[in-house]
Amino acid sequence: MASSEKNLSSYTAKNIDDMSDKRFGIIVSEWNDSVTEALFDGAYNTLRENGIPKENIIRKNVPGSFELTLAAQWMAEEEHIDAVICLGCVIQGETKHFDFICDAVANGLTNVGLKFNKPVIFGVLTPNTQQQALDRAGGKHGNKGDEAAITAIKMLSF
Ligand code: DLZ
Repeated sequence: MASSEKNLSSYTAKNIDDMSDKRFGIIVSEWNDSVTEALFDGAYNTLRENGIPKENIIRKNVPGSFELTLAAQWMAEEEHIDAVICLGCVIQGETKHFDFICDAVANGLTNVGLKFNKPVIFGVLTPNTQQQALDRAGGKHGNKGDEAAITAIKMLSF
C-alpha cells in the first residue's frame, strides 16, 4: 500500500537489463474493473516504456481476484512466458470474503512463483474504499500497475 513517502509509480531504472526479448503475461481481474483497467494501463505502459515490444505482452482476463492464482499457474507453465503480472482490486467494505480472497491470492501467487521458478507479481490492491483504490490506480499515490510491471522487470534482472 502506498504511503505519503512512497509513490507507486516512482522507480529508479538502474540495474535493469535489456528486456526486449522477454515475454510478460498480464492477468486482469474484471471485478472493480474501473480500477483494474487503470492498473492494466499502468503496467502495460511501463513495460512499453522499458522496451518490451507489444507482441511480448500477453493479456488475459479472469472474473475476480480469486481466479488470479489458477490463471497465473496456467500462464507460468507456458515456457515462452518469463514473468506473470497479476492485477486485481479487493475492497474491504464490499465483502466478507475480503480476508479469504486476499490471503488465498497472496499465498497462491507465492506458490506459483516458487513452483515454476518465475516472477509472479502480486499487483492486487486491498484498500478500505473505492477512493483509496483510485488513488493507487493512477491517482495521487501513483499506479500499482506501474509498480507491478517494474517489479517484474527488476526480478528478471536479478
Ligand atoms: C465475490 C467477490 C467479492 C464479494 N468481492 C470481490 C472484490 O472486491 N474483488 C475481486 O477481485 N473479487 C471479488 N469477488 C469475486 C471473487 O474474487 C471470485 O471471482 C468469486 O468468488 C468466484 O470464485
